[in-house]
Amino acid sequence: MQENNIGAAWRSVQFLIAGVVCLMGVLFIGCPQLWAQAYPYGQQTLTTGNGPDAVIAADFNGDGRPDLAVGNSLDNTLSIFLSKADGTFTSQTVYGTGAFPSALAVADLNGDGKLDIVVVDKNGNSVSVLLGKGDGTFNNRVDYPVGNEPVGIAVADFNGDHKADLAVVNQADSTVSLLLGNGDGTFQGQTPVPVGPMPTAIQSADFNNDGKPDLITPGYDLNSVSVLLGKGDGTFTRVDSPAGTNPISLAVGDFNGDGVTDVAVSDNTGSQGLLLIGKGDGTFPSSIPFSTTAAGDADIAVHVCAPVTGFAFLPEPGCWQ
Ligand SMILES: [Ca+2]
Ligand SMILES: [Ca+2]
Ligand SMILES: [Ca+2]
Ligand SMILES: [Ca+2]
Repeated sequence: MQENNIGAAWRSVQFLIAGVVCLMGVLFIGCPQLWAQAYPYGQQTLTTGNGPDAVIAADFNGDGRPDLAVGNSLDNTLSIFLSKADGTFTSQTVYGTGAFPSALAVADLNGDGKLDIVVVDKNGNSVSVLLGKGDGTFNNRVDYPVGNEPVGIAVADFNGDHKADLAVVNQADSTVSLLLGNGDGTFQGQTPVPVGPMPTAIQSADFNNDGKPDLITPGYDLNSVSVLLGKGDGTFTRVDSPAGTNPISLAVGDFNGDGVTDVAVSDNTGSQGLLLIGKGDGTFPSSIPFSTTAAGDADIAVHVCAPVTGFAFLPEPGCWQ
């Protein structure tokens, strides 16, 4: 997958606009087309930095209302918008990030009960950790090196010490960087773990029901997904499975209700995706195609309207978004 930066940036801007619209819809009424009917506050345009390329919602100040964090890839900043009681948002508060922030994660990294933010710096080959103060403001960033061209992140306790760890997927060198947490918001140096070629996303889930968090990445260039089964000590066993054509993003969940985690992947070749049915050992021996509404390398949000049984997967109209 070759692309120039300008094209990629513009596509990211386009996607972010759609993403923000969807996010606002999810936050307030469920879907954008119903916004005018159900959202009582009208539309609010939020002014971000240049190249808003990633967005995430969480309650950063503990008032029960979800706030927004936006990574601005073209000016290397993070915008924080706090939700107000009237349903609108404050203007942005801006923090510096590494080069080309392209993905975000929110978790309590130092165990103080206040949410912190990790920014994935695609062109900086780093992640930036901003510890939250609990009032919607953040400490200045601390950067940690990762692999080449990081594009996604998952947060879980991979070595069982009850301290949050980071797993960062690096697109250009086909690795996952594991950064073990010290429990105080700082992290140890990265350990690279190889995955399938051209990984474009990452998710954490327990695919073999052993209670230990695992990881999954789509391997764009090998039409596969790589599952890293966690051993619980910060090391992994890799299992690859076929995953359609050029899988580029994914969502995890138990989509058929059998207690085993499945994964939905979208591809970059047409308006379709693939539901991979988990066996419970990190493999996906069967799959079910589904249609999507748009081609291209958009992320996917999976909404399952009703449980399905066995392999008789019959999504209701509009269930897949
Ligand atoms: Ca809030
Ligand atoms: Ca914290
Ligand atoms: Ca840990
Ligand atoms: Ca597991």
